[in-house]
Amino acid sequence: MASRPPLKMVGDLPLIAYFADNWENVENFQAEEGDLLIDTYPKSGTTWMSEIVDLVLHDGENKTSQRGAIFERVPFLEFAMPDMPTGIEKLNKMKPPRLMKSHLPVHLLPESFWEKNCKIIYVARNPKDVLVSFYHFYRMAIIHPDPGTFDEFLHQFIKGTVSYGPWADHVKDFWKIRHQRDILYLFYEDMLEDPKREIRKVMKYIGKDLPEDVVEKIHQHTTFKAMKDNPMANYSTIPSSIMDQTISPFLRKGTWGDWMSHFTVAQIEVFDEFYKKEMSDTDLTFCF
Ligand code: PPS
Repeated sequence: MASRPPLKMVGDLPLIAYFADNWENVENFQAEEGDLLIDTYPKSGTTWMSEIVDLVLHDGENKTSQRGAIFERVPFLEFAMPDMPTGIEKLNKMKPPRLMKSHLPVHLLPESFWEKNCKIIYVARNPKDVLVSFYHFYRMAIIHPDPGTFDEFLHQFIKGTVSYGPWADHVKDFWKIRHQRDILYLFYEDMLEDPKREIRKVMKYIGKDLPEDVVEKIHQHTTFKAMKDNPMANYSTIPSSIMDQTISPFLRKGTWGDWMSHFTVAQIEVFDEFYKKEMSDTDLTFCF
């Protein structure tokens, strides 16, 4: 298996090479009525939301959530790597309704999601913390090209040449269609501020009415510490030759504002300029 292959374009989107090579299967994926999709720009809280939704669907039963690693319970739609089952292969073996995750932008999601009116939970996170998290993820996961220095990665992120392309288009495009497509649009920072409130929003959206003690249980099972200690949630079952958690753990900091310990004053200036320009045509705002 080639280590750190360069990204490949799928239409206008730079993508992990192995994912791009499997694109035809992704494009033709048949979503079914009732399938539930968690979509995010990378490093915005996908794994956290996946664990929450899986628990909500199973009435907060921890035992059920221990039935397999998070990437088995919630397959990653566009995932592909040599000698591993693809996300599509996993999904095709599951009986609908299925829970799955993706990082694809609105315009590249397989048509079937729209045709079948599938519910979508979208999670967004402030881009400075996304960038920091993404940088460390690039360092530890050899599926990505070498990120270079933090400064080099920051400029790639601003240019939209990192995997999954421009952050701003991703978050704005889902924001624009959230009402017309019945999308639950949530924020990572809100999940940190009041996790139980956000769990309740998820429950309401998917039509699950669970008692408060179960909500509390779900919250306890999905704290950063609980997930970091849980081999079924912390990606520790992935070989270190693919994800080297000694370089950077998958569950790294789990907080907001870590960007402050990474950005120089000059980088803040460049990034704020980028943010102002990109977000001038939307009422979507982020908490830094
Ligand atoms: S991925 O690879 O794109 O699917 O990554 P994703 O899961 O979207 O994002 C990873 C970041 O989410 C943090 N995380 C959490 N934060 C708080 N609480 C919980 N329970 C939690 N679970 C995951 C994870 O630590 C990554 O953020 P950073 O800033 O790198 O710590």
